Amino acid sequence: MKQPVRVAVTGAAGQIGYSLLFRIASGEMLGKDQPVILQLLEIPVEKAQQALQGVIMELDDCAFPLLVDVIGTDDPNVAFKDADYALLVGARPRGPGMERADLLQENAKIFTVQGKALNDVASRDVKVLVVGNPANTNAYIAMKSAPDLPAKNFTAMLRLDHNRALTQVAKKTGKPVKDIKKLTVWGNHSPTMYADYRFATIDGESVKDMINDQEWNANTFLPTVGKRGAAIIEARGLSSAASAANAAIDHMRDWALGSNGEWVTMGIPSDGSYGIPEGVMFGFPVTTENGEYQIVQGLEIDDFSQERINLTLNELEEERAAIDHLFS
Ligand code: NAX
Repeated sequence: MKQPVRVAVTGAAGQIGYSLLFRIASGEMLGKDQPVILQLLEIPVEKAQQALQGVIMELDDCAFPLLVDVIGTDDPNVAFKDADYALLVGARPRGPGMERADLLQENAKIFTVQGKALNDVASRDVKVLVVGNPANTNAYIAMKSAPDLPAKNFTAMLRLDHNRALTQVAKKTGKPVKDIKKLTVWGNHSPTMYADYRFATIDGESVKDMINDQEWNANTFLPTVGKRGAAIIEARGLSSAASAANAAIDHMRDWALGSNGEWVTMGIPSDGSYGIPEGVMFGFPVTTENGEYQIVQGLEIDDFSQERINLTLNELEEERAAIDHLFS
């Protein structure tokens, strides 16, 4: 049996946490042969801590063979101690009347503290996924607050957007999701994201040629994927939770275990590829192998795509400008 690995999850008593923890503990994220220790963080508020204890009781009651131990805490230095994986799900939601700028600043506080704690106590190889919104900028803040860890260890979740795009393409073409290869989503996890099926294939055939409908791309596909989160809130009265947890599992599983040559989308600190300034936490097409990701290179960016990429990049740069004073 392998040695257990430590998986930290923040916001563990929230909606996404409730869909996520049981799947991590059952081996769906890191493999059915990988024992795990869960280190769960919640805010120091009695109600949240009580709810966390309830979730831990349920984890106990599943008697998962791979679950070696569960720690519940309100201290990031405990939650991230020696963590091999960290899923940062907890974030400050937008309250009534709260401006976007206030939301950024409130979350900046959280992700500065958590980045510092990761820097101080986590494994030097920790793989960090930020889910809590605004996910890209929160991931950027955590990365900048952890100067002793490699920047490449910090990522943001674009996988839900990627999965949403896959299903829209599957519905349009009438083909199974599993047969769609080489799709990606560029940019920010926000309605400005650019879901791109220009390179996608189904059984070796070009999806762009199969669909052959730029009007559908611009006026149906992109708005449907971009505004999917809002549509789910409208329908369910609550934001996406099970699908978000599923995407987090997909993201971490592929990063840890490899994507077998398939393209997946990850929000990662740019290395300057495709003209995205270095350090910007941007959704890119990547392949993964041996615990590392590589940006897919050499893709042609046409005028329409460049316009969309600029739009989502500008939004990220604006977010970065609003919090960069923290690091100057
Ligand atoms: P919930 O409000 O149900 O749960 C969040 C939990 O985080 C709460 O229990 C809260 O007490 C806790 N929390 C807040 N601040 C914390 C801190 N500093 N340390 C530890 N715990 C903290 O939200 P949920 O539906 O679970 O969503 C969590 C986050 O995911 C939100 O920011 C949401 O916007 C974001 N999402 C991101 C997605 C993505 O694709 N990147 C998609 C789904 C989701 O919207």
